[in-house]
Amino acid sequence: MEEIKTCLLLGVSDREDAEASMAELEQLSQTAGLEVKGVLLQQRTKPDNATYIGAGKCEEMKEFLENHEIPLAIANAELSASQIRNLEDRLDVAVIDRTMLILDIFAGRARSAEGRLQVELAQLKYRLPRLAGLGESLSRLGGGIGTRGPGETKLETDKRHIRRRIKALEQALEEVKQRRETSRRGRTKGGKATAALVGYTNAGKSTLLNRLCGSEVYAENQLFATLDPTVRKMIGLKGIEILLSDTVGFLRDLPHTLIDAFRSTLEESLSAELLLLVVDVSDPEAEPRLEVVRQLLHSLEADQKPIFLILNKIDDAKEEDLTPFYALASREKMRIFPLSARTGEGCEALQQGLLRHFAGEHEKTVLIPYHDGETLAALYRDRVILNREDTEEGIRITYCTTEEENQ
Ligand SMILES: Nc1nc2c(ncn2[C@@H]2O[C@H](COP(=O)(O)OP(=O)(O)OP(=O)(O)O)[C@@H](O)[C@H]2O)c(=O)[nH]1
Ligand SMILES: [Mg+2]
Repeated sequence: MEEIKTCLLLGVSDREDAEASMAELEQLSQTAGLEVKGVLLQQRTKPDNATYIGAGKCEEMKEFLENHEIPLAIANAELSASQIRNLEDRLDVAVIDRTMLILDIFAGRARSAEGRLQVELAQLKYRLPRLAGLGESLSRLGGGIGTRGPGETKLETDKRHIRRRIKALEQALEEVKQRRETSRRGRTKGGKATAALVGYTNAGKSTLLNRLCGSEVYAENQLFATLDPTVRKMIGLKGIEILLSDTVGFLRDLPHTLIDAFRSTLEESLSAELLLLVVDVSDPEAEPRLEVVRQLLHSLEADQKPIFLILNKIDDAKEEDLTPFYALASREKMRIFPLSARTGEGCEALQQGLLRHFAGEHEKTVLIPYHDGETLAALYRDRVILNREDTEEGIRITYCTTEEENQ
């Protein structure tokens, strides 16, 4: 069977963000290695119960698909088993939906053992209630898009077997989770400072991690470049170590089966003391996308922590692109850092901000007589020094401290 390389995108919506959502589906398709040959966005409040797009449009699209020899249609929604089946009958090509496409991308990206288990679990949970519709669709697809899985490569269409496999995967994941928790307890005993990068996919989280930690984590202009959580050490002044973690990016309407499957790794990342919420301010969709991320954080109960709002890609943005985020940051009491992870501009301010966050938000100024070299040495050893001024009476040092010390 020939590999599927081209596709047609189908959408039904009369919402304001419909076009942006179709553009995102196009990006997803490209990420999956498909060339988009056509896009149909039907203006309707509700999709057709039987065929998603209306009957008339089905006729039209069938002809289009045939004329251009396109073997695949992708619907910008989660379809039911019967919608998939009916649409395939009408269009006479394979049909997958947005969730299957995203699951497919994840399947191609998962590297760690845990990531692979998680993706397979999400895929099977998605397939189980749709087997009736998918059976034929999956065989049309052969081994291509929508059918890839990190687990058993054989296409599984037997319900009983899938249920057994889901159980086994859940058990395996639970064991991985327990092991991870034991090792995390070991790590946190040392009392290290932790921060986590979060944000929409492609916001620049991995690039920022690399910039701050001098590491080389895979960063690419594609959706879901990062799947597996990564932790790197950022070493600041005075040897303060901050463990910075990077994780999978968020997306509008991220499939529930995926969120559930990734919950434990997401929760681990989000258990950091501080969140660095990265926004791509060069993206015209930056505001609604930030909203998606904030809602997901809320549903994962991680929105009560201190948050630094990182306005990334300022090298590619206009001054006015930043304005709405300043308003938000002051409303929500988030500290804000405009920067470019690519050029490095503004990154030093973030490093300072991180240090001060963990070394103590408050500052204290002391005057040390010149003869008291011991105190001076101790301060330099144990504290983050913000300012030093050599005066006639002695050395005036301003350093970071925690609130309690000031009282
Ligand atoms: N112009 C510009 N591009 C940037 C900047 N930071 C990152 N990028 C680019 O944005 C794209 C995505 O960067 P990544 O670091 O992979 O983004 P991510 O948030 O980790 O994405 P996922 O892992 O896919 O969720 C890459 O092409 C980067 O080179 C920046 O400051 N300015
Ligand atoms: Mg990444």
